[in-house]
Amino acid sequence: MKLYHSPTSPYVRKVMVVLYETGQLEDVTLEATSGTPLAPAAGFVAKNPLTKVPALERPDGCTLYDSRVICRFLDARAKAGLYPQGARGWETLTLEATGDGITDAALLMTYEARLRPEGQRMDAFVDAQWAKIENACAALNARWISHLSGPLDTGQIAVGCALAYVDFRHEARGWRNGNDALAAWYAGFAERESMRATAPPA
Ligand SMILES: N[C@@H](CCC(=O)N[C@@H](CS)C(=O)NCC(=O)O)C(=O)O
Repeated sequence: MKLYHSPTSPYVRKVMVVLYETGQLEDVTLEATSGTPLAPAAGFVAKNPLTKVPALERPDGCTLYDSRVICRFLDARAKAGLYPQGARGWETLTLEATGDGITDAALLMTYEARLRPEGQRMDAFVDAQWAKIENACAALNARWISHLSGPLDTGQIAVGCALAYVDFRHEARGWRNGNDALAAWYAGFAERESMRATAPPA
């Protein structure tokens, strides 16, 4: 299989962590694919019409895209149990959506700063995205530590990759303030071999 990859993408990182954690790394080759909404990678539209990484090309089926779809496919392929059944399964999906929502908001902040010309940038929009991140971190800190501390699942992986991305691009805003339990959980999660091996280049 071929994974359309970028070393700084938090969504790609989710997939890479799942590959590490499920022992499937050797089943994929990485295809460097760098693009932005304003300058998509050449030819990539034929693989993913949305021109977003990650995408996973398979020899025996359609090219999969969106990190959630790819993670789910890889989990099923390895029978790894990263999407538990029953009540914990619904929690896991909600946690995964929360992590991805943090990443979505943080990426919009990044794009606003990097892609929009100075003078057209909108501080209120950036602050509104940050408010989503603050609210999500507060909710994770107050209500999700028990789940986060349980057996590994894709909810934890999404949150771990999201917080890492917030550190990578927006560390100065201080998501840890008032979120001691979440900060302590993340410090431990970031030490996993799969997380260390997939850190973006400095
Ligand atoms: N929901 C998608 C989001 C993927 C995404 O936005 N990837 C970014 C890189 S971090 C991208 O390729 N952006 C290019 C674009 O938006 O055109 C997922 O989970 O895979």
